[in-house]
Amino acid sequence: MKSWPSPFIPAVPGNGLPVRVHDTASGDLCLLTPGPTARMYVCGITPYDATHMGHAATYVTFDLLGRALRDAGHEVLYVQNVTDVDEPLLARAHRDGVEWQALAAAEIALFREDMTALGVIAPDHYIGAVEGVPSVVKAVTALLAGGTAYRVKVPEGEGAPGASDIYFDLSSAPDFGSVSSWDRDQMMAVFAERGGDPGRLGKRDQLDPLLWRAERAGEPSWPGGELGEGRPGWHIECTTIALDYLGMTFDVQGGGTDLIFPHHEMSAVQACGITGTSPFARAFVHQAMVGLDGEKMSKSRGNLVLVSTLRHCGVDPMAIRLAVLAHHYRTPWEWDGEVLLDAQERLATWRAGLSGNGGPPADAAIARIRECMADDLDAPGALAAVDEWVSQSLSKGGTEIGSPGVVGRTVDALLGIRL
Ligand code: 5CA
Ligand code: ZN
Repeated sequence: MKSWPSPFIPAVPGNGLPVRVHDTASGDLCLLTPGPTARMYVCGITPYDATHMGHAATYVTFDLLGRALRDAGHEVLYVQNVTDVDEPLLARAHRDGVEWQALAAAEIALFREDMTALGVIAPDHYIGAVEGVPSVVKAVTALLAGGTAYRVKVPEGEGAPGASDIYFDLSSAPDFGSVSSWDRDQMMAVFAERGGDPGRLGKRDQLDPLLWRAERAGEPSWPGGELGEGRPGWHIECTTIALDYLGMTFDVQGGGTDLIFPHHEMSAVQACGITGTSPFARAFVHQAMVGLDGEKMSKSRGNLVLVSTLRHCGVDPMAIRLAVLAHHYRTPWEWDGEVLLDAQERLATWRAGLSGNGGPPADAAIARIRECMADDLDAPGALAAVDEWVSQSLSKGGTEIGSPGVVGRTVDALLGIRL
């Protein structure tokens, strides 16, 4: 699938530091030691509504991680999916009386525009669930043959005669629980609201995830060989795309904290089942939820502040990005008018402070920005370092010719803020 144009990343003098991030699986900070190429998979959108500030926070956070890894001297191989066929997309298309393909195409196009405006580096492989169907068929067929997946008959009248859905057998998976470390009660409490079907009769365990859904009347389907006509379950989409484009034990699996369970738990355990090895990823990194009026911002609730609405109202996308950067990715935060006003004010101040030919020395500021970003993506700390340099520049000026240019390039390369 077509992604979007990546921004130019200016060179920063000197060398970046090795990067540490918080790994949900170990509950600890994890030093990333990827070798020449860091491999990162970030869960992409389900395109049934427009990019909101929660999505923006997630994709900007992983963009910052990619920039920190590049600064530390690594190449970054970045893969993102698009869940371009799934229940919520089909339901929204049905509700609005539009074709699901047209809805997905329109929302993906808007997402591309939003990511371009926010200066997010594009993934190297941007893969739709629909494109990934043949790979899912191969993987599920192998799991079935190996006895780690099983069939559950489709109730009479719902599908073709004799058709069955296919589930992953969690009892075959010793790694289950290793991503979230949640107990069963915690898992059961959210499973249904996050796309699971604990009440489905015939499942061996209520938590077993759906791998392949047999064709139902009025639903899209693809040939599944011996699986029969159908479509992929949600988690297996990310399992197979990550395995195909990154391979097992890649460096970072990313997304919002709402994906810790079941999505990242199930994607990982299925990958272990398919490959017979573990772990799926070395670090599982999660963006805290962005809220609005006391609730998680979400398409299903409809309490949204859209990136595109802000842009169409004339808000500078760099102010939107700065609003995200003002919050540490592991701290939940709420969108409100104040957050945006603060970001707009900071952007204007930075532009003023960086507009001269000379300024205070740049070295300490650059070192501090690098230190903050390598230390679990401390973007607020990096903003404070720039604030400090800008304040010196505005109050005292400075004689170091070229330093505003160098600080500006650092802000661009490491924080993705174009001034
Ligand atoms: N397509 C799946 C992932 S495979 C999905 O969760 N799509 S989504 O459109 O619902 O969300 C896209 C990304 O934004 C996910 O990584 C999700 O965790 C993140 N996200 C969704 N809502 C928020 C929010 N309120 N705050 C922060 N991140 C969010
Ligand atoms: Zn995913």
